[in-house]
Amino acid sequence: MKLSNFYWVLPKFFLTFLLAISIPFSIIADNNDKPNVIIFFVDDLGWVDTGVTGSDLYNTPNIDRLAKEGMLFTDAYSSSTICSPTRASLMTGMAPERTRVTDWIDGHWVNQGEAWRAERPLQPPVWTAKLELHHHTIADLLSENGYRTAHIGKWHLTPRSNDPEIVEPYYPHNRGFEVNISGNQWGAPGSYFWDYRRSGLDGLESRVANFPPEKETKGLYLTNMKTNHVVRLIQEWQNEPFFINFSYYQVHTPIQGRPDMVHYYQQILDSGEDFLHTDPEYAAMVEAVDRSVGRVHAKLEELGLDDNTLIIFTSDNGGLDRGDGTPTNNYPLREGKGTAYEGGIRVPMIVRWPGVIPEGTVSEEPVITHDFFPTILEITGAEASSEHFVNLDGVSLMPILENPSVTLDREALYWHYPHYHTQGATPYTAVRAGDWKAIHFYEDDRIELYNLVEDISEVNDLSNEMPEKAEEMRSMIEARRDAVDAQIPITNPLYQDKFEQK
Ligand SMILES: [Ca+2]
Repeated sequence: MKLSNFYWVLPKFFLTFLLAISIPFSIIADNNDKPNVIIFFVDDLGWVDTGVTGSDLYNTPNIDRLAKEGMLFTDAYSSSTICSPTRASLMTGMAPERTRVTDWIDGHWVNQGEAWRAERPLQPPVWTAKLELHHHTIADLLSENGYRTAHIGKWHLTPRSNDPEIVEPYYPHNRGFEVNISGNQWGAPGSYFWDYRRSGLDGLESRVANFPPEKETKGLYLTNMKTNHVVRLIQEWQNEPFFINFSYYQVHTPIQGRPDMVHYYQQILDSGEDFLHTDPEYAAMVEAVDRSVGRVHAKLEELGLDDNTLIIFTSDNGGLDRGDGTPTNNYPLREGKGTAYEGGIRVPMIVRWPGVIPEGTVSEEPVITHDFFPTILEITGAEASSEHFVNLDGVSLMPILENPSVTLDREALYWHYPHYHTQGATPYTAVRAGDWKAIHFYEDDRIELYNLVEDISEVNDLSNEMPEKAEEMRSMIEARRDAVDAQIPITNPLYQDKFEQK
């Protein structure tokens, strides 16, 4: 698709699938027929990084098929603009401001030196850089309710350490997952190519620990290795209910596609046409995810399991958009991963469950990662004690899955990021309520106000034009912050010292 055609593609898609008639179905989740659940949780995949959501370059027929056979959410959000907080929210059903996992573990405030920090007027709070052990995860609950459970891929919820005694209690196999392949403290592999190492990064640290013996991995592209194991587990567990969190390292850096696919995309780009997406390595990474999704789907079909399997496909934050079109471009959304704007938090999301979710439907309801926890509990019939529900921020999407014209009884969604990120974020809290979005920036107490329906690119800040609306949204942010006792940044003493020395 050429850039000039972009605005035509989404409306055409919506119209096509909105024509599908939605029919409510009753849910049957008795003990003999519990549905399987597979989450395809892609890392850093942007809102327009699939064919069905608008890419003009990336081939994603298998992901597109999920949308044709399920429900596409146009206004789906990640719980945060970066990795670890969203992952903690997926596991707990709580928002980052409640788990206090508000930055990516190994966050920049930790990594950057004093000179970098001295440039920032605010100091982030002392946040919780791990998923604390007192939290029960969705895998805990499903395993207690008769499910086989596997985490395959990126985890990124352990404390910042290389000491096994410190990190291993936080690994997936100690957080409710029976099987853990390559989930550990790292947020990215050393390399996508076997043996997944690279020099210059803690020596030759592979950053993909806990993976199978060499005979099962040698020579394999990382995504293919993990897909092999997901397919194997489905084969093994075909007669039992299972939950697989397929947590791709793709399409996070390092940007490394398989050479054959990179060559294919390079030839297309060399044709001279004007494309929205222009990085052949990244395109090859997206296609690797798509082929993986296709292989898993084919296995479900082969075993006759696909009708009784709920599939969720989504991303943990917006696409990495450096502003020069690489490695991806989130247009028409503003900016990308690590920022307060839609490019940082709006993500692709598709849910497929034949017989329950009407085919080829679209929901425009704003939804967020922490909604999956209560949704999965309802769908699987898993029982949980009341303590698991006291602090839930997510709500079950089941009413929408049965009928896409339904709207949720929820006033607003919030994003709390009291940190700095090198991609551009300064400390902020944001809210979306209906068509409106407001961002409160802590450095100067400024509010920006956007109407997302009229201005999805967030170019017209209406805060001066509509001060009453801006204040109403500010009040919502303050009330939310108070309700969960959210941590906020403080004045940075390093910055003050620097100022006084001048
Ligand atoms: Ca991410």
